[in-house]
Amino acid sequence: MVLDLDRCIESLFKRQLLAESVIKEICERTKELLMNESNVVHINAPVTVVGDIHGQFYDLLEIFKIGGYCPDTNYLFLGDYVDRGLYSVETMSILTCLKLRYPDRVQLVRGNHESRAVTQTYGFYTECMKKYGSPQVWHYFTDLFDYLTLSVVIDNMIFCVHGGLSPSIHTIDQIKVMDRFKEIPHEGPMADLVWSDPDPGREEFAVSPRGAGYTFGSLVVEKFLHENGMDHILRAHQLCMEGFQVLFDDQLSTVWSAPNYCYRCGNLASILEVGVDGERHFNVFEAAPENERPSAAEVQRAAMFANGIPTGLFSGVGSNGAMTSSPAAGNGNGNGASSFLTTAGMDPTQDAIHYFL
Ligand SMILES: [Mn+2]
Repeated sequence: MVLDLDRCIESLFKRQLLAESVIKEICERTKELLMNESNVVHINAPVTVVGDIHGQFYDLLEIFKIGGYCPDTNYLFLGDYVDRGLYSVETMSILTCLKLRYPDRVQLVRGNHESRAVTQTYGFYTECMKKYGSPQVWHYFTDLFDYLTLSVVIDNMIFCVHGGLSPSIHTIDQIKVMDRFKEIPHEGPMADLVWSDPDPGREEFAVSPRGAGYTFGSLVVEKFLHENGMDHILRAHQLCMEGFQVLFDDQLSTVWSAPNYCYRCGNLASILEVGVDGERHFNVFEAAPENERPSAAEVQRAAMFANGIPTGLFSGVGSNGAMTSSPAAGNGNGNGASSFLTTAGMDPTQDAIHYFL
């Protein structure tokens, strides 16, 4: 098949969907490319780092406007491309095309939502069905997810990952030898990298209220950085009202790139520009202008997914998919569908959303 990537990218920028057969081809080729990437991809600054996007395609277009277009700007995306927003298909399509077109200038790290289980609950599966009338596109993209790398190191100084650290990973070399080509497991080191969160109130690891991964404190961060000769941990995964958060005496930062998350949280977003001298600059931005935003009716449909309204496909959803918990609803044991059902009935404005991103 002759594939004109520049034309694909151009139509996506014009908000036109790609044909199913084109997505199949693009995913096949991108898998072959990703297969050869390490679980820890080493890159150099300058690079612009993007946190969670969650299908907010219009805000992604805004990011390119602010941060620059490919290949003039190098991009590192930290995962959670899909679910919750209304345009996961467009978001994944354009990111996949850009990766394939500029493989050394675009890096895509896997987030906890790049998973079959989670996307059946939080919107991506339903969106694919609605836009293509069959689950094929969902299959192509979720098969591709299994090939995404788990982490990136910038200039041998900054360790980048979607979620955070794991009690079973002490060195970056340990990540390099993991078998990542599979669905994200419910537990273990691979799950921890995409699910864990820092906890500034602690020193060590503790059970996570999300029901997957761990929380980790200041001593864990210090030890990991020291043992691996790094300066900083850079991650996404948690909503920050100001668009970013810096913790542990500037040893860890969170970058969040979905402004007005779920079209109702009222938060800012940011992208992080890492300069050649290792300098870090957060470029903060608001939601895309009014006339480029989805309609009220579309937003209402999106609200359905905000708290994980079921799509009728419980079978594939394990403890990750359930994401048990808001503190109110969850028992923290990762107990699949039952706690999931509890969250489904919750007040959609409740900030429990913070806990099961
Ligand atoms: Mn996440």
